[in-house]
Amino acid sequence: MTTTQTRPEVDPADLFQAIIDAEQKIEPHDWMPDAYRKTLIRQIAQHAHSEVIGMQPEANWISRAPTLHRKAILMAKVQDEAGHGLYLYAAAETLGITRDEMMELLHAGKHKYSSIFNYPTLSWADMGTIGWLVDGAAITNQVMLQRASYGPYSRAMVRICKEESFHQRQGFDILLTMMMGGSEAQREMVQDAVNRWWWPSLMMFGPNDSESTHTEQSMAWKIKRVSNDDLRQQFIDMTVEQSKVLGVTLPDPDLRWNEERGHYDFGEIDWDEFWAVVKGNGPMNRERIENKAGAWDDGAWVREAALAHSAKKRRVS
Ligand code: BYC
Repeated sequence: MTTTQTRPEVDPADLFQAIIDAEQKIEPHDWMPDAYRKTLIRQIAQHAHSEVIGMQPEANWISRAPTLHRKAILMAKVQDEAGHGLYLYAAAETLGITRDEMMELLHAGKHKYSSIFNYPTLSWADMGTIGWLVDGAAITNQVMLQRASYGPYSRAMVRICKEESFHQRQGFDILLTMMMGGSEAQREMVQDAVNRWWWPSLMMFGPNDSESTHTEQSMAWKIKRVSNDDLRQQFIDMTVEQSKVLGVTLPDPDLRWNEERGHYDFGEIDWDEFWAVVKGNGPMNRERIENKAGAWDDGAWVREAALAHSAKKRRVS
């Protein structure tokens, strides 16, 4: 006598959770909750847009870099940001959104990008300060994303983090050169840049945990591994020590070591400024998006030619 055995039904939601719990990766063809997919698209697209918009404030100084050596390094850094954008757009595409859709949403103001890129770059010292503080904040946030539960995102982040570390070091090196070997005017330029970029860099980590809409769920899904406030604190503790090496003053009178907490205490962030910038009213929001949308329109013929060429190649082969 033969018996027919039926495989026990596995609930895809249970399998999804089991993969997350086992610290394995969710891959594009795996079942995933709609909200997980949406959160990933939101965060990865926002991250990709930040990389690409972030090219503008730095590209502003390529033609005015003080030496050929610094120019070559800055050009390579700006190209790296384009590359990061590409890895991230490719990762987002695996979730079922097209690159054209992401661009349209960004240009229409329906997709966000990091608040930090809505501030102007006024002097060469800003290039050093962006490397030191902005890339420093970025890497503090991004190290944990290498372990994000979504495979394509986590793999893209491994490569991005390697390059961001180099970016942070080159920024610190620009500032160290100006502080140690520069004139009084150059040292003042560095201090002025640090005064302008310090608070916006702290805002990069997002709202306080009590105000953050996504952190709890994103941590449960292991997309984020550390909360906004904990990352911000980690960044401050690391950066205060580096500021002593540079000999710059961080513009916060409340910054002091708290023996009991084992961390630096710091002053209140201006959250009104943060939300104004996030909502499109920062000093450079309009210009950044106009430039980005303009570049997209100007490049339409290149995309059309490339698509026509690849279609022709497919017909021939
Ligand atoms: N700017 O619930 P929350 C770079 C929004 S590029 C604008 O905490 P989440 C570099 C947030 O989207 C650096 N918006 O959100 C490039 C949410 O609004 P929605 C970019 C912000 O996602 C070139 C709302 O506030 N890095 O490194 O859990 C040169 C509530 O927030 C910001 C990444 O994108 C902000 N700063 O946490 C140099 C890293 N903060 O979406 C350097 C990946 C928050 O509900 N992203 N909002 O409308 C992340 O890790 C997380 O998305 C965040 C926010 C930590 C940024």
